[in-house]
Parts: sequence; structure tokens; C-alpha cells
Amino acid sequence: MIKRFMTLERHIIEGERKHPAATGELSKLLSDLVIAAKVISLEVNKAGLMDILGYTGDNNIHGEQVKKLDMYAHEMIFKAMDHGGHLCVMASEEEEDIIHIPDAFEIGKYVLLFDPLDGSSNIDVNVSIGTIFSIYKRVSPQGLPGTLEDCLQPGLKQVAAGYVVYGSSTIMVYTTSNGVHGFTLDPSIGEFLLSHENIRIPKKGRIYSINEGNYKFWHPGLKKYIKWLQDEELETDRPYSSRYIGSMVADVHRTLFYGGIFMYPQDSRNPNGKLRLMYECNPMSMIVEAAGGRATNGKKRILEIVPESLHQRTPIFIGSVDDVNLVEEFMSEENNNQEKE
Ligand code: AHM
Ligand code: MG
Repeated sequence: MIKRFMTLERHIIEGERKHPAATGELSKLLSDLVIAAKVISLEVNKAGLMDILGYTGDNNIHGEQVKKLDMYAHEMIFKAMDHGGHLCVMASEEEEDIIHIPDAFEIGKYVLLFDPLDGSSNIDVNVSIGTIFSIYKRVSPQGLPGTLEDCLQPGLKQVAAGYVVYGSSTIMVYTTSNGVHGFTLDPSIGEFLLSHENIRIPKKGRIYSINEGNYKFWHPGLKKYIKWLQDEELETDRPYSSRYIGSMVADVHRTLFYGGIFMYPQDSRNPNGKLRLMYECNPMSMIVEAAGGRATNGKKRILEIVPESLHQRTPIFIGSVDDVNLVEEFMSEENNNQEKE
């Protein structure tokens, strides 16, 4: 039996219609993003065929070498979003400062933060990469250009968030707090079709995901937790399996469906971890929480962190409620032990 066809655009519009006060602006904004995602997906799929691989030679603001496809995705999103009249300001992993809407275009009430192509170290080897986005309502006065203050809002204030994973197929997952929904791109008709309605993350999983190469530098509580996961015990489904792609979007996408936990912790070399709060951790946390999961920095809910700068990093533990609770317990227990000593 053929299921009802539901395109991503129709789903977004129908979702917004349920809110009587909605103006349709958020729908249009998301639709513009969908166009950017389709274009980036096409380019990602062609990457192996074209002279697009390799380095541009430039460094991004974090001192990392930028690959062409990152900049392509950044520019594509900017171009798709600058003239819709819905945004007042944007910010991207690839740009140090906030990005203003060009003078020629109307200024709207929304704010867009994005990581155009996350997991870029995987581009050359055909491993999944992704785009992440986060949307807020502006807090500065209407009509004027958006400000840094508009971008620096806690994750709890997000009105929508989503990601696109360019994997064995291209899938977009988004939420406006009203459930988490996944759409698979049908390349033959160029449409994202609803494939995963109302995604719910399992309460507990049996997969953990972390870069274990950093073991030596971890918090002692985290070391104990990982060793505990590796021990055998039938009742608690141990030992857990380990999976780590090295692309947050792909690792969190798997966690959303199979359950378990994805971690990028702080360590003795990187006290704030690696991942960025505003356009990596906040949007992924909004999605995982809307699907029934949890996301914390080890002490505090990610969505409650009050940001101080656009590119700040945060440790993150994200996934099934039971698994995230447990890692927090291991770490706080160890902190208490150390205080007593
Ligand atoms: P990027 O924004 O430079 O691509 O870095 C972010 C990526 C995440 O997708 C992934 O979870 C992490 O870096 C992997 O880092 P590591 O190689 O240290 O394990
Ligand atoms: Mg990134």
C-alpha cells in the first residue's frame, strides 16, 4: 500500500496552521532552508566527482583549514536566506562575526544560526556529514538590523531547530517543539518526503559514542562510566556497543533512533570540550529533548546555558534519558569523592 505523500514543505505549513497566531513566516523561512539543503545535498553527492575536494588554503576563525565544500554550503545557506525578508541576522560556524542582511533586502523578525557542513574531516572519505540549524525570534527592536544580542539567546528560546544528514540518503530532521519529524530526500523528484513521523528516542539504549582516543585526558568519573558500560551484566544490557563516526549529526541521528548516548566531554586539554553551543549543541539538544531525550554539559541542561559568545564551546552528553542521567551520576559521585579526600 502506498502511504500518504507528505512533503516537508507541506508538513511545515500544516504544522504552522495549527497555531492560530502564526503568520506563516516561519514556514517560509524553513522552506528557504529546505532549498539550500537540497542544493548542498546535490553538491555533497557530486563531491567525489568534482575538483571540489581539497583545501582552499584559508583557515576558518578556529584556525582549522576550510575545505571548499564547507564554504560552498555556507554561501549557499546565506544566499538562500538573505532575501526572504524573514531574518534580521545570521551567524555561521564559518564566519567570526554575526552576518547582517544586505541593505537591499527587507529585515524580518527571526534569527538563524547554522553550521553549514559539520564533520568536515569526513568529506574526503565519503563518510556522513551534516548541516545543523537553529532559529530564534529576535529580541532587539523590529525593523532595525539584528544584533549579537539576538544571536546570544539560551537554547530554550529556540523556536525551531533541525539538521540534514548527508548519508546513504539525505535526511532532514526538524522540530518546532511539536514533535520531531524526519524526511528523506527523493533525488528523482527533488522532494523531501515524510519518512519518520514523531520520532521518539528510546528511554535507554545500549550504544555509547565518544572519541575514546582522548581517554587519558577524561574526568575520572567518565573513565569509570565507560569501563562500567564495558562490563558484563544481563539486567542492564551490558556490555554496551561502541559507535563513533566523528560527525556529530550522524552520531546524534543514530542515537535518536537507537537510543544510547553521544558524548563530547571536557578533558584536561580542552576544559570546554570541542563542540559549539550555538549552532551544534543547542539545536541538537532541542531535537533530542523534543523526542523525549536529555542533553547536559555534565552539570546543567544545555538549553539553559546563557551564552556569552557566538562560538563558545561546551561539553555535551546527549541521548536517552537513563543513559545521560547515569553519566552525570558517575561524574558527580567522583567529584564528591574528590572533595571528601
Ligand atoms: P567540525 O565542526 O570542525 O566539523 O567539528 C565538529 C565535529 C563533530 O561533528 C564531531 O562530533 C567532532 O567534531 C569529532 O571530533 P573528534 O575528531 O575530536 O572526535
Ligand atoms: Mg561543526
